[in-house]
Amino acid sequence: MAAGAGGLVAAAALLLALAGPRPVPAELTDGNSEHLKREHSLMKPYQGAGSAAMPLWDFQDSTMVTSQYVRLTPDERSRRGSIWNRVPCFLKDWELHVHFKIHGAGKKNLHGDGLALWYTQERLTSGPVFGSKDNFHGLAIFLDTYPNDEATERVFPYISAMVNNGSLSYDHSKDGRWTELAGCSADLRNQNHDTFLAVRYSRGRLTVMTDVEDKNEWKNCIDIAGVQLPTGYFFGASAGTGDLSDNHDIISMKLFQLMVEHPVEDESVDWTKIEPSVSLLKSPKDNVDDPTGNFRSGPLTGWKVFLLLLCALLGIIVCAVVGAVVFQKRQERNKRFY
Ligand SMILES: *[C@@H]1O[C@H](CO)[C@@H](O)[C@H](O)[C@H]1NC(C)=O
Ligand SMILES: [Ca+2]
Repeated sequence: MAAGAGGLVAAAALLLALAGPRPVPAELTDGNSEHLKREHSLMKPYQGAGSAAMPLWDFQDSTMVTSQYVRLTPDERSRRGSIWNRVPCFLKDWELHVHFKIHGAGKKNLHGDGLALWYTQERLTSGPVFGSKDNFHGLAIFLDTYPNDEATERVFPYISAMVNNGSLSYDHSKDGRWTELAGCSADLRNQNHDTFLAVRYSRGRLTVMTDVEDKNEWKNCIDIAGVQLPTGYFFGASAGTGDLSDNHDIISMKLFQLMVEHPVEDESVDWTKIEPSVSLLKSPKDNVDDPTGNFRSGPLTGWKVFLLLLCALLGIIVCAVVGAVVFQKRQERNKRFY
């Protein structure tokens, strides 16, 4: 009986190995330029002869473009600024590298409010969430530099991710705590060296990494699975200041296409119709080993059913053989004792 159960366990493991999702490697791209998507990227020179950036990006509110950076807000109170890519993104798997600089005269905690990176349906809509619209549709990554929630035990600046289908509102007084999917602290303000952030979205897995310590390496910040985002949304960046302020500068935003295989089932899905959402059935910790999340674990397809039956059959055969051997042994032993 024990051997039979072992056979079934082995069969189940085999089934998982054959039918289960394959893990996505954790390391990010090395910036391989052949997959750089210029139509979704913002790089120097931003304007002037031979520059492609200006027709591809819109700049709004306090945003100021210089030869060296795009300043979303100056270090002045009550400012908002944003930049938005004009071209909707139809890539299923992508990685965004953002070179940014947040700096100002404010000491200790007397600076704010921070910067947001967006992949949303809406574009060019000013609002209270780091200079952009609340109740958005899509993904936001917040680089929050000021702890509005005085009771927080978190260390700021704090990076967090939020996915919204338009129903959720960002609560500034709690630094977005109730709508946050995951986050980390990062010492990214007033640095003398370059600071970078990477956002990767692939097969339902959202990864955010930072490079803010002048070590020229990515450090993990956010890694969650089960994130559903449609294609056809827009990339953007925005920033806001209130009573407290900072310069919020974007030096570059580079979008890379990731070459990732998708299961054949994906071809029947209209990716532009996907509702932004996150599977909350698993904790982020558990999500790490399951890059596909709930979205792909649909009904069993024909070959999976076949594998399942095959494994069950194998299990039964193992049970039968073991049972027969045990029975025979016992018979022989019985013979000897008679
Ligand atoms: C939007 O999200 C909320 C909460 O996350 C959920 O209750 C609601 O059903 C969603 N709406 C749609 C249209 O999916
Ligand atoms: Ca805040």
